[in-house]
Amino acid sequence: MENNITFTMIKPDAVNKGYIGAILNQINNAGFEIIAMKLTKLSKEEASKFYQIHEEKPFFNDLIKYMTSGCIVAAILKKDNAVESFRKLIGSTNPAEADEGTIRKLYAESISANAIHGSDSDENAIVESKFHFEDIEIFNH
Ligand code: IDP
Ligand code: MG
Repeated sequence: MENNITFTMIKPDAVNKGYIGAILNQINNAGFEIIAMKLTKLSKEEASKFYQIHEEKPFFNDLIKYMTSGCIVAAILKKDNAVESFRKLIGSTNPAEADEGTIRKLYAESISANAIHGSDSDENAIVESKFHFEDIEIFNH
């Protein structure tokens, strides 16, 4: 497996505020190629499955409510060292702690409504990409 793919979602707060264009622009400027993308809305079941790892966390119910509150943009991104490079571009989970110029610093409002998702490992990047784009031939890119 090559480490050149990551998965992202522009989350409902950022979509609602009209930040899709600005965020995609940052992603392009940082050298990522968009190899799949869709505007969609998660069902409660889909969001719960996607965030299953956080099932026991106190914020889980709020997270599912938030992630199903509006449309998201789901995308697969390609770049060398994609996962790490993208986590750097989006910044810390809590926007108050995110570095200047990062997507979360610029566009997120809180630790829960934090504008964007980025995969945390190569393995999860593939799992998450397949979750949202069943038929994509990721390995051919
Ligand atoms: P990440 O998105 O930076 O990888 P995770 O720890 O994987 O952060 O958490 C997944 C998502 O759950 C976060 O992006 C955020 O929306 C939400 N979340 C994480 N920690 C908290 C918290 O302490 N309070 C409320 N929501 C949280
Ligand atoms: Mg995470």
